[in-house]
Amino acid sequence: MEAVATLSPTITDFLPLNGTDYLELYVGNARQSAHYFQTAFGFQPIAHAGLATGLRDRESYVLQQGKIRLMLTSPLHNDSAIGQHLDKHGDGVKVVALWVDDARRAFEETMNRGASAYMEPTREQDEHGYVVRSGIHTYGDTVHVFVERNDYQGIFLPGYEPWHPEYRPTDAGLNYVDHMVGNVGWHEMNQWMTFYHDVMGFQQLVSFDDKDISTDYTALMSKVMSNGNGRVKFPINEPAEGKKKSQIEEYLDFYGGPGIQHIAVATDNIVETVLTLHSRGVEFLTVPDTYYANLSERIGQIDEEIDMLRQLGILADRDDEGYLLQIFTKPICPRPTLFFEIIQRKGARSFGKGNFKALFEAIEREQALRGTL
Ligand code: TYF
Ligand code: FE
Repeated sequence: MEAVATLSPTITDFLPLNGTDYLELYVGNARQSAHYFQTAFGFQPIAHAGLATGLRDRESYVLQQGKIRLMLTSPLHNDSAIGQHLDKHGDGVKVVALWVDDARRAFEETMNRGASAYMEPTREQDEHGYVVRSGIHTYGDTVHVFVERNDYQGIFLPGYEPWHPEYRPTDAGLNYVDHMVGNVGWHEMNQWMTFYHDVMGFQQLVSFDDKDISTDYTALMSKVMSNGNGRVKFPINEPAEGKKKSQIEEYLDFYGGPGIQHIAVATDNIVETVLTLHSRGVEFLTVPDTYYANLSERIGQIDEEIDMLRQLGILADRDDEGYLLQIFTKPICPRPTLFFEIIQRKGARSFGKGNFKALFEAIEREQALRGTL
């Protein structure tokens, strides 16, 4: 069904966002994670900070593919805040950084509306210009950092040196962050909808395919919050009682609380992208062949060959505006927490409601295999 546009044009957006700036993951071994994101996902190395650049407490590697920037950070000593985060959560997304024109104003506007401060506005400068960053807390230990970089021409941020290793596997056609999903605790949905609405000026993306009904399959409730121009979309999941243990409850158990569940990255050729990722060893959830038996009835005319989608395990769904193709990786860490979604939109602005049954059954099969269902 049609996803209705969000902010009324008469309301001025107090938190204009240009998009996702970077995602920082705290990981046990940033060097090896960087290798994994290069080799498996085709991210390109761009910048590094650590002992070599004068940092004493951590190492960070920055990789980019299309507009998607990943920062991988590990601590260098015991008893650090990053180390405590790792002990509690395992590898996971710490920072969802958002690109703004004015990071001071973003901080003030959100603080005035009840945000809690993570980083006071901070100006950083080098020979390539300056950047201002500020930050606020969101669910769990996750934070949003506002990045003002319109007067910066450097490779990433002041303090980072260019990182150009010889080893450079080709990219996989990933273009931008489509959405990032957060899992929140039992009965916390409303609180976080209110946070994104009141504090960040987001609106619920109202569509008839709202997943606010928990069924036997889902055992979760999911609602989507979007910023005014639609460039930043945060679906939020809350666990629900079902016949079986909710996948969201499993996440909360292993992550030690709320956090980012999946990062959806967009491609404009999902078949090529998934062929590449498969060949690099990325593992995806699979659905039974029966999913494809009646797919063409459900989806109508599409550009892709159904048999190719079946071979690769790509799911398809249609709404009033078009269709979408999507596929989900298995968790990328030892804990069943963070995973990636690869998505290609062909007009559709929804999130794949028609795939929920098949997808959640696939997740339940994985839960059963690890004995957490
Ligand atoms: O972001 C979404 O809404 C889709 C579907 O635990 C989805 O990718 C929803 C909940 C979930 C896994 C996938
Ligand atoms: Fe998604």
